Amino acid sequence: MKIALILPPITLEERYNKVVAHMAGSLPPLGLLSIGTMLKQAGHDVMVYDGSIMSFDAIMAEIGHFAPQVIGITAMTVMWPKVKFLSAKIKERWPKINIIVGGVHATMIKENALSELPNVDAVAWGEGEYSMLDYVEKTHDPRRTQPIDGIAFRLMDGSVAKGRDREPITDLDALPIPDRTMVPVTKYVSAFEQYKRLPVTNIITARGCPFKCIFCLPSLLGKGVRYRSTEKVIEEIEYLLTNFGIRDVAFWDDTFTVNKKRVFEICECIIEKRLDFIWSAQARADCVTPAMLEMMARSGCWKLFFGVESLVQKNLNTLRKGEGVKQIFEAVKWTKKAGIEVEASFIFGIPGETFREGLETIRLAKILDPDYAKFFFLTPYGDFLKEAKIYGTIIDEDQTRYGGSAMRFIPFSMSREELGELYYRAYRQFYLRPKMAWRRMKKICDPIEFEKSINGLRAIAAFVIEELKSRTFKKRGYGKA
Ligand code: B12
Ligand code: SF4
Repeated sequence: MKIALILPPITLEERYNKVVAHMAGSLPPLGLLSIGTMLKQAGHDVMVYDGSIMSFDAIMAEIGHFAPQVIGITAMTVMWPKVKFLSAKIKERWPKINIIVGGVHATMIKENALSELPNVDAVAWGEGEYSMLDYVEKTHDPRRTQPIDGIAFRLMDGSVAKGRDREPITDLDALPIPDRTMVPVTKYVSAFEQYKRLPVTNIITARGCPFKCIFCLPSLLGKGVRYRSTEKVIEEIEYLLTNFGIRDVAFWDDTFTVNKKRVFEICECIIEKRLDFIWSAQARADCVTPAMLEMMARSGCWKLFFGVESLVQKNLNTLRKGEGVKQIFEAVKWTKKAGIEVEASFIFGIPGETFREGLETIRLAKILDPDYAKFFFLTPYGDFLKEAKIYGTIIDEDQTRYGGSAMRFIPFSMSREELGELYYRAYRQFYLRPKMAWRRMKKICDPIEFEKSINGLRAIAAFVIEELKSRTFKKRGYGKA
């Protein structure tokens, strides 16, 4: 069967906002590649169209050319309106194509998605590899009535057949290595802070996270952490290096450092095999040690991301982050000492957070002094959306309008203007420091760093213009969706 898998076309501006778009980028959609590879191995003819690097017209033209029988669309919440649009256009042109939608947002709302998507035939939740395989193999029979696990689909009489939840995939090694030939893997350029060498690409070595920060949805694809074996991870890295000349790898695991023994194992293998690449990953302050960081640096780790969120202990506790401010400072110090760059992200608008506390986070962020810092407004998704109403005002109930950098929740403890002010101040005070300029200057001879600096300057210029506009209109509530 011919199957097309699509990430809906969405520009970086639509994903984030005008300012962040200058520093943002994209990497291949690993979920779709994993599903696509499973389908290919089962003998199907599969194409992947990634709307982060393809326009709507290009995708439509490819569909016309390939003529798939089934189309699978993926979406995070921010892409949901695009799914509605794309599915309507596809059905209008090719009414016989069967459309199924999966991914993070569909997983949050499950079968209810069908009522929001009149042009879609089925919706899948949770991990999609086995669900999609089942669906494709059974879908040629229009009279099918038997539910399929992890999927809800429309029946001929208009009713819906809803399957049971699928058990999380425990043996991740049983999944094939995502086939990167389905996308132009070396053409991608990721976000500013996600690469140091090109070509760069992404890999996932585990699914899930054991922590329970209230703003996050880590258990969406199944509770607990499931790991791929070190052998399989190394096999995938070697595949990327040999076949595509990849020189930088971004580990997209929720928390790569959660299992220390495994991190040591992977690093040892990289060193032993002399694999020539550098890499970055997401970590937590309570999941790193100096010895581990040294080992990571020796194996090529150039940057770690820490979701710091706040530098006021009370607010970290509210987020159920399970970390201490002291621990964060210590982890960042160790990371820098090991020669690894640090990226940190912060959240404003935490329930109960005051303007003063926000200012304190900014002050301490400058002392913490990561190489890259990102600032966000708290975005309540899923169950936390209901809870959040007790602590503040939800600006817009429609989660699908949540851009990556939009203000959506204002805690009762501060005003909208104060919250907007924190966002502006944070970026301005953090990046417009002589220290940051000096840091960039030192790297300017490297062509990649030079390009990054130019993009950084563009972002600063866009930021200043946005702030001036915002001041002019006295609208300090930054971040239209
Ligand atoms: C890497 C990552 C990113 C990357 C790239 C995201 C991308 N374009 O794919 C970057 C850094 C750019 C990013 C940015 C953001 N992200 Co992000 N990100 C992740 C992360 C850590 C991994 C994604 C991933 O590849 N997972 C692994 C693959 C295998 O899973 P998957 O893609 O979901 O696919 C599986 C299933 O969903 C399903 N499936 C998927 N599609 C389909 C389609 C069909 C037809 C079927 C049947 C099944 C199916 O099957 C797949 C295989 O099992 C997730 C957390 C997570 N663990 O998923 C958060 C996550 C997806 N991000 C999240 C958020 C909030 C954001 C931001 C909005 C944050 C911000 N404030 O800026 C931005 C905005 C992104 C944007 N506007 O596009 C949320 C999503 C919330 C939501 N409801 O949408 C998550 C869940 C993290 C969280 N906080 O809880 N993110
Ligand atoms: S540690 Fe990170 S991935 Fe895990 S729940 Fe918290 S924010 Fe989510």
